[in-house]
Amino acid sequence: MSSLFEPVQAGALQLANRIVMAPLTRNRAPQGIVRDITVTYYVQRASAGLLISEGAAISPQGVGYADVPGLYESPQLDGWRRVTDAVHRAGGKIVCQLWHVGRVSHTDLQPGCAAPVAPSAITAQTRTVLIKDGAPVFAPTSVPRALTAAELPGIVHDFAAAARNAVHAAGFDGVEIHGANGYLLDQFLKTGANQRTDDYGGAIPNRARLLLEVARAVVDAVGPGRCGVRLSPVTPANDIVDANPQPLFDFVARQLAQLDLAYLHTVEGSTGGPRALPERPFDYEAMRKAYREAGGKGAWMLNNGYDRALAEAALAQGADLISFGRPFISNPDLVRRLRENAPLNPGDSKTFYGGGEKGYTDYPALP
Ligand code: 8OZ
Repeated sequence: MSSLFEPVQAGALQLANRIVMAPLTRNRAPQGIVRDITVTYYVQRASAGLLISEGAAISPQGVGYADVPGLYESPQLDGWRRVTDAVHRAGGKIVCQLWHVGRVSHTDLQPGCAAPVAPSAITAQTRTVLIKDGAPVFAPTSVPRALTAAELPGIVHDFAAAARNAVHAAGFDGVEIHGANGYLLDQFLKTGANQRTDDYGGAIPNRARLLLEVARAVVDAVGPGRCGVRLSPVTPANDIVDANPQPLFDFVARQLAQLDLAYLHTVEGSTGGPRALPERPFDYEAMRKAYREAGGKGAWMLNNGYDRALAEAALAQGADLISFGRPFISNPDLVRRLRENAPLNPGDSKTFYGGGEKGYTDYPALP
């Protein structure tokens, strides 16, 4: 009987338990550089079997929100090195989430105030976060321009370079490719954002091509068993939709099974919202079977709205790891609280994005 509190192997990563801190955007990295408070924040949470960092931009073009960290300049990597060293001293493991937002950006955040890039020139009906006078301000995303096919090898290159930086310069144990929540790779996957007529649009293998090229390049860059992939088959986050997600994600899972991944990380339902959407049915069990039947050996990680009972039920049904997002914001000692069935601190959504220590490093652990 697998338990949340028992060790598990995820590819090359030996994890002390099955509780994972999900990636959480916190907007506290001015100039893309994490500061001392971010070292404290991750160390406080290092009893998780695995920490997944907040999304880190792979390139200036990949930035979609104010004050998110980057992975492409040496001061950014030096900042991350202080985080990974401290987490390792505390006995934890940490991977870095590789993020390109695609069309979910704003001209104010793009190099030269250029238009954000996307598979097709279709604006996402969503908002991004700018910071004005230290306070988060929501702004509608800008009209994107379609990437040319000639630019796509550069995107693959940027993911691989950022992955190499994360592991070889910044000291992360591995990386997670952000293929979820309506960002660039999810935009390519799904019909609502991808209306291309070249080899990267249309049929499922075409829409999956960029994600799979990125995954192959990143696995090559970091070595076997050190790359995870995050997917969200039906989330409406950031105005994303696919006409027929089941065959799309069964295909993606079978293709990813051929790579030596650490794990596959799936968001069930609406990210940060309902776990099931009546208007967007999806069989996650079928996707897991597709992955296993195709020989996939990575750990199977699930996310969204879990508590201890639901997590244990998911492990009993074949999941290997469960990631917790918001509960980790307000409970640095979430592992202990789950183990002891202790009450959880409530989180304050006003301090999720931007600001300093308040709502970041000041949530109390149990005495
Ligand atoms: C909330 C606010 C900003 C970004 C995601 C990276 O949804 C995010 C994100 C979430 O994956």
